[in-house]
Amino acid sequence: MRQITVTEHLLLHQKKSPAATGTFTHLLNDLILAAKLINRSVNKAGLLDILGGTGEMNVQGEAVQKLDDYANRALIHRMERSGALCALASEENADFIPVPQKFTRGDYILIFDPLDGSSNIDVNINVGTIFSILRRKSPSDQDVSYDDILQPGVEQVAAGYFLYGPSTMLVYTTGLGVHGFTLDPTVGEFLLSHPNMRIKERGKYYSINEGNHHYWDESTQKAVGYFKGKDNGLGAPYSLRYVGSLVADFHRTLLYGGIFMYPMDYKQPDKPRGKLRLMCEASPLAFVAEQAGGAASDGRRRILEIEPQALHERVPLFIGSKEDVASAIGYYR
Ligand code: P6P
Repeated sequence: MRQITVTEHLLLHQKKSPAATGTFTHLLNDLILAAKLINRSVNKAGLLDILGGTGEMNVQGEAVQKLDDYANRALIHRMERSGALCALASEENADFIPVPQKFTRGDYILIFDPLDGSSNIDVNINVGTIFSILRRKSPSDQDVSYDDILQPGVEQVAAGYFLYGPSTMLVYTTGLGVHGFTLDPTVGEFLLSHPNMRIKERGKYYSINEGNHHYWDESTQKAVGYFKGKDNGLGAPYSLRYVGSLVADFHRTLLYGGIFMYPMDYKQPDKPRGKLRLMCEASPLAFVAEQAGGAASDGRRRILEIEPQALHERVPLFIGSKEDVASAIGYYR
């Protein structure tokens, strides 16, 4: 395959997209630079003694790992200088971050999970960066407010993720299909490796933390039982695959088909609505899933139509092959 860079792909294939402006291309290339810095540290984590926690807790009440602290700082530092953003919002920060006046500002808003799956860093399991790009709603000369930030997923201009693993990948959509790029470390470029990614109508894998079985409601236990059941009418029980790193589990689901589920559970009464975050995890991955022909639901609503009430709002997530998601959410009606 001819070597196509992200910039070339945006110019060639995304020119119809409202996102394919020079500013957006510049934004995505700055995001790529930040990801390369993160990738370098992730690859050397064991050697640079930046494994392990910092001893602090983040806004989610989770122990902050050194690498995800580094990733968060690298993204904020790079992206607030991109000239394309008016604000950023990170899974690691309680509030959104307006781009300081001293920097050139644009009309885009970047929402991100800097290093998803960070609890797996110490055991060398894939981790990733998930990003969502919105356009502000208020005039450029006004201060950014939560009205600009709390937009439903259908308003996303672009979304995607970086996956740091055996190879480092970028998968993104601007609303014109899903495209995968693989980092060629010899030249330091992400090159098109998976054009027009499509997810099967139905797969053979279900992905969920079965250890939460006793904390699920009856609908969830029935939905999971359907995929693993002998008489599910699907020819055979599905195989269970669960990495425990959302980006890795989602990427496999995108490539092989099937369903990833993180339903609501009653393990921690103070988190009654599931573990995953709407704005920096579920919504961007739902945009990718739908653009690849899949689906994403919270069990009752299309993820992309949920109006966020808070920046760190959590939702149950059923995402993957369209028919598998439909089968699962049928148990919640
Ligand atoms: P559990 C990682 O900490 C994460 O946020 C996601 O990447 C992953 O899907 C989920 O949590 C795993 O959660 O409860 O199965 O360990």
